[in-house]
Amino acid sequence: MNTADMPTAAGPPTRVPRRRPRALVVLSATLVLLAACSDDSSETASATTTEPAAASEAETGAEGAGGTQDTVPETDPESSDPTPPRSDDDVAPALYDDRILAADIWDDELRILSAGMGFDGVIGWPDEELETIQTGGGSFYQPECAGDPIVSGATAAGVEMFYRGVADDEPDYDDGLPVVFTWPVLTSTVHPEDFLFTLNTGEQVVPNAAGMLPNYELNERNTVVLFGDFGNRLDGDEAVYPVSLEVIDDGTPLRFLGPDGEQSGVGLTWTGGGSPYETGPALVGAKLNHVGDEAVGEGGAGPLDRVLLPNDEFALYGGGDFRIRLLTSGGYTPTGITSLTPDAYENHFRIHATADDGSTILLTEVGVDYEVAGGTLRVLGLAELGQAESERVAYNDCYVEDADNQIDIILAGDEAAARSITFVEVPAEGEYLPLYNPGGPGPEPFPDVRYTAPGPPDLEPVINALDDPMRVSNIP
Ligand SMILES: [Ca+2]
Ligand SMILES: [Ca+2]
Ligand SMILES: [Ca+2]
Ligand SMILES: [Ca+2]
Repeated sequence: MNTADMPTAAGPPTRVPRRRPRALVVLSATLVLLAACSDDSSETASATTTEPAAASEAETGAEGAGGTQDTVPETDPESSDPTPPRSDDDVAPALYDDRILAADIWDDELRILSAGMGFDGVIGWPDEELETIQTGGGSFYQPECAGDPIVSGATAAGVEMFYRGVADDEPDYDDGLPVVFTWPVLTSTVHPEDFLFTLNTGEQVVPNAAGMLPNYELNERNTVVLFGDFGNRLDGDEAVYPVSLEVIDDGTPLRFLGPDGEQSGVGLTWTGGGSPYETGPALVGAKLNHVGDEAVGEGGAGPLDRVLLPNDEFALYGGGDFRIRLLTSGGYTPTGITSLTPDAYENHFRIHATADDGSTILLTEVGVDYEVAGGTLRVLGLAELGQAESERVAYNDCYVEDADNQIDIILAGDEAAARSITFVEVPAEGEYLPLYNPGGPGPEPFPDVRYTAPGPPDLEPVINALDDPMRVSNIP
């Protein structure tokens, strides 16, 4: 974006000590934690050699991109050397290897579920200084539980490590935009040039970068995150944002895996959207499955897995009986930079089910047996966030979650009762807290910065996948 679009503010607030923050958010934790993991090359190298062959092969990709091999792209943000040319092979191979394992399909038909701009200008910071974050319109928060502040955004170096494509300017101040599909993508085909946006100004835009973080697990991979110059955070007539998307043939056309095999995405279109500073992220899917005997398709990139996972229902609740996987149009966290925690169901969500007499029962509390048609249902809590609570992991402002656009609600109860579930609601008002994408304000927003809007109240019908699990796999 044009830096003239960016809001400006006077010096740093006096309530926070001036220090060098580490960028702990965006797609959030993920970029920086991966970078942090890769800093410790001796540990990651030895971990690789002691693991089974199959896992090592997969992980070598991500670790190589993270900094342990000779093919590493330039990642020092303060280096004056020009970034050397790089190929797709230089970028985190484990994320672009076409693996898909028990990934949900959200419709029989291949469609784009959402492709609205997420947030403006906080991707590609030239550095992580407080002034840079503030004048660039980011958010900053120093939790009591951590030595380092949490900030929004990502450095250019972090983006180049894990996303394909390159920045068009230095510094870049790119916008973020998740494209959510009904089917998982064969990730080797993902490039910025697959996407052509039309803005409300009539201008056409191709993204600068494209990638699979944070929706990277083998049972996910239906959301491509794009960075580029899609719009701004201005108001009224000055607001700029995309209004349509077409998937085009870049020579390596996007391919997806559906119930009957592979299908090209070329020609898919999407229209809609608006400014994310007017309306925040919303539910685009909710899917009910049996939990089964084990978690399948978790993880997919070694260093990241070790920090964030396991985050499945077995690790958190010993399994449970049913999972409702929520799919959203963008990141979905309490403030934009602090994490959603597994114990936060009652703050944000309620499930609708039908009673014997046809009336609606609202499942508002965790740990309560609700009588519905067919038996009882009990909410155990949220999953698909980060690791389970332990001596080392607390459900507080320092909790680290994957910050993607999928959240699971785990239930126990009777199968006939599960079949009476109708909707998941995000009330987002009254006693219920709204949810924000990574452009959100954080707990202590800078007063002169305009942040993305909270998500609206939402009611999403639940897809019943108890009989047909509606999942696909591709292991190359
Ligand atoms: Ca492509
Ligand atoms: Ca995930
Ligand atoms: Ca997971
Ligand atoms: Ca998640």
